[in-house]
Amino acid sequence: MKSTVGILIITLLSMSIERSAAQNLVANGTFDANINGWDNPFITSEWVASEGGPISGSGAMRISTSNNNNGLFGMNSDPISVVAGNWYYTAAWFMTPAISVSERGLYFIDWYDSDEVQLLRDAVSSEYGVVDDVWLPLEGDFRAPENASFMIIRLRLQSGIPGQIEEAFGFWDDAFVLVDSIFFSSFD
Ligand SMILES: [Ca+2]
Repeated sequence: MKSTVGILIITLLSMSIERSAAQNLVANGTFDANINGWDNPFITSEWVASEGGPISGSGAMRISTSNNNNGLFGMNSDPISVVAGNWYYTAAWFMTPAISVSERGLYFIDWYDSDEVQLLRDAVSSEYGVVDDVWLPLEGDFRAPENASFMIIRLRLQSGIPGQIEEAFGFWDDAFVLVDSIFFSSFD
């Protein structure tokens, strides 16, 4: 049952993205050649050719931290312009290798007004202790709040229990933000 649901989700996800492949608002969500467009000075990040999500294939973003305090670590997108009231389909894939002490993936969608004041935070999260060495999808539909001007998507992994000395690391690929035309947009 679980795998059936998983296949269905992946199928729907692939269809959604295929239909709108040219409209990905994330400047570099497929990591074809580098990790340009993503930033976080507080962690270690690099581009790897040897890994890749199921949609775009090879090329992924590797993130790591030596601060194993059960905390979150990851990278932030450049600002993505949005229209207040519109719905946005968001998705990203992550993988936690078995030899890493990363325990789950999640991402935040932070919404800001034109003065760069944060208005709202939405989140999509996996369960804790996900299966390792498999690319897993996260997705969510969110509505840009009133007065929203841009969003930032923040890809995160959670490191293991405190006291572990191994490096926590993992991979992200296939980050998408699409205008979701299925939903009615604009405030009434
Ligand atoms: Ca890729």
